Amino acid sequence: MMTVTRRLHLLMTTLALLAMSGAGLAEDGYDLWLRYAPLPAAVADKVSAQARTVTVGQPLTPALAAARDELRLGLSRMTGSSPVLAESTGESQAPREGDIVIGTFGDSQWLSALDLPADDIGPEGYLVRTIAAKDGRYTVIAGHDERGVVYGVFALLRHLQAGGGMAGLDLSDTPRVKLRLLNHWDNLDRYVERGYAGQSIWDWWRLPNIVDPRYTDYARANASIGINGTVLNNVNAAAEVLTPRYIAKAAKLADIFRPWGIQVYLSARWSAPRDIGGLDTADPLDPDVRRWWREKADEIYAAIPDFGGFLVKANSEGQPGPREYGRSHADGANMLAAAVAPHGGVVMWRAFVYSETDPEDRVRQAYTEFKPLDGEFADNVLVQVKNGPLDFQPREPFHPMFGGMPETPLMMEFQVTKEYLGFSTHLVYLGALWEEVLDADTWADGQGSTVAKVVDGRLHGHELTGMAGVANIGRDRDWSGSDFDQANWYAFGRLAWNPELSSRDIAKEWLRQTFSTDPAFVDGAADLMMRSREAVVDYMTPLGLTHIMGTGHHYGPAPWVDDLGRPEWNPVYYHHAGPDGIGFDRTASGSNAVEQYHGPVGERFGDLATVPDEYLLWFHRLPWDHEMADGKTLWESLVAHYDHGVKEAEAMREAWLSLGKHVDETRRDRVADFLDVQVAEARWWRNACLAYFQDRAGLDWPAGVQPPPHSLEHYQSLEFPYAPGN
Ligand code: BDP
Repeated sequence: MMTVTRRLHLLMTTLALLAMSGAGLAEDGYDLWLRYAPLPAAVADKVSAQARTVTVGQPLTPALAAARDELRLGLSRMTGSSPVLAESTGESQAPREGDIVIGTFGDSQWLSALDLPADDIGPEGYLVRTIAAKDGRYTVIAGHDERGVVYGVFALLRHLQAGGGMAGLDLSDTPRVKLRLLNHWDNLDRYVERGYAGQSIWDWWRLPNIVDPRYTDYARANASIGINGTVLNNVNAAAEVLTPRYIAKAAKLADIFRPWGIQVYLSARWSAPRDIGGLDTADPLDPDVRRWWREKADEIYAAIPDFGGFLVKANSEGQPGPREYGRSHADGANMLAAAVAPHGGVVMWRAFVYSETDPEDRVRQAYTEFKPLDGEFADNVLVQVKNGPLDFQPREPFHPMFGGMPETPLMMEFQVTKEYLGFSTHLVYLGALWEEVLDADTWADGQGSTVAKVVDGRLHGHELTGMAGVANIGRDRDWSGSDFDQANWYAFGRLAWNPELSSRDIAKEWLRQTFSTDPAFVDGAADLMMRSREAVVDYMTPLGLTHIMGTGHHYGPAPWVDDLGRPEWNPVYYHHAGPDGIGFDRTASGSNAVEQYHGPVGERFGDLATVPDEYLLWFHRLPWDHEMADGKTLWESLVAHYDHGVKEAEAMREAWLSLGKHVDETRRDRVADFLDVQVAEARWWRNACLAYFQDRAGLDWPAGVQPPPHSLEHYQSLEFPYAPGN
């Protein structure tokens, strides 16, 4: 039995810590998965007995101090008692029962004396071990570098939050991907392109003098999932970010992030030498232009010594680029790469290019343009390829550049913010989507050549590897605009760390830390998350349909739009629904996009007998009475998919209502309210799309199907001039 004084002490400590961390008593989502909720008393006592002191086994650097303080914060909040902090005296002194020692192998006398299996882990990897010595048991958290130590601390905290104990610890891991980056599409006026969680968290105006505590919490959250870099500004970049005034602001953020192992990168506007440099050209082969970028890089590195490098969107959707001067993407990327190379920086050159003057099928264009450049990029260039060949849709086949450019490190770009998936009000767990893509087999080097192996460099032997996630972070109190959108940020970090992790396991890990460790809740909520992805595909774009969202803002259904400036901006371009049928012929008789995939993949997609239903209308144009495997006609099947999507959204809401008892009231109700919106919008999607397709097909409703409650004209008349993120 706990004594009254002990209980009182516990209460006081908890309250003090809550006040310290800024966490309110209501679950407002600010703490993300780093809530460090109190452990059951019996567990807490055992944990704190093994966490009496935290000792940094070497001189206290900012990174080790950050790791130590995080460990203390987490342990205090979970156990109610705060470990004593100690610093190495420099002399070797044996740890005692209940110590936690943190440090890097090479620099800590204690750790180097221990003969730990350091060779089992690589750069940025960690090892968390219980050591049984004659004076008692103690814990070691170690890595080859400070990032590894920080990640080790978070691994231990994750383990404890998920219900694990301190006994017999043996946790170790090494990230498989080198650059694990968020891409913020944040403008300098704080508007976030495709942002659904409020304004940008970067207060550019007040930086560098005024520093929001959020910057540190941002870094902690990212470090906890292994993210090691962030591109601060929008790919549709303003050149001003490269002026001294803004470099100083970025430098301030870099200083805050550095202890947490996070490097700063910037999106560079190609025409900056013209825009802000006083030159009259941005030709990559012009000596003045080359000098300008070299000097600009030197200037940035003087302010940010560990600056990561540049991300570039060039000759894409109106952005300037080397093509204006008749130069290739490789000419452009290599010129910038030469400017940052002396400082160890990289260039991430985006492959998201398509042109309104090019009649080629849009999904073919990036491959057509980049494939011939394979092998021509400098060593410090990564080509950043979007998922997928079109544009972050609820479902696309994987991009054929993965597996198609063996000589070039290809960086995966996922979109964490849900531009095309219901913004922040729809619960869609993207881990499931990303896992599907990463597991896809490119057949580049025979069976088993998965996209994951291309991205982590194993398939073609690249050391320089990367994964980028377009952030879903804003100033909203809960960061991501909804409780469940935090899971997408989390899952992105975990998959960037290891692209072969299971998305269901990641979901469970996140749920335990974010809501509750109760197995009934965790299993049920993980199921809900896993089914959410197929639900959204079904109520928005089933059977391989794509890009039929509202114009510009991409909110809601608008499959009928056919009057936009560029053909491939029009939804009708992607399905051409008419009395004769629906779909895009990408087989040899059509655009032949299937030829961009390796043999077995292209054959599978191109053949009606083998193409998965998921990609049917992406690759094939078919009559409405085409017979599906289950005997339904295509029309009946399309209707059934939309209906199923709505049913799934309804079922998700029901599931949450019964799971909600495991969750605090605030978040239970908030999630429930969001699910109400999702159900209503799923019905709207279903009704609007079916009203339109039925009109185009000129067919009757299949037996037993509910016709949409409104006319097609009604759905077409809806307008949303103030939809966010546009
Ligand atoms: C599209 C977005 C647009 C982005 C573009 C990109 O609608 O806001 O600028 O992608 O990735 O999906 O460059």
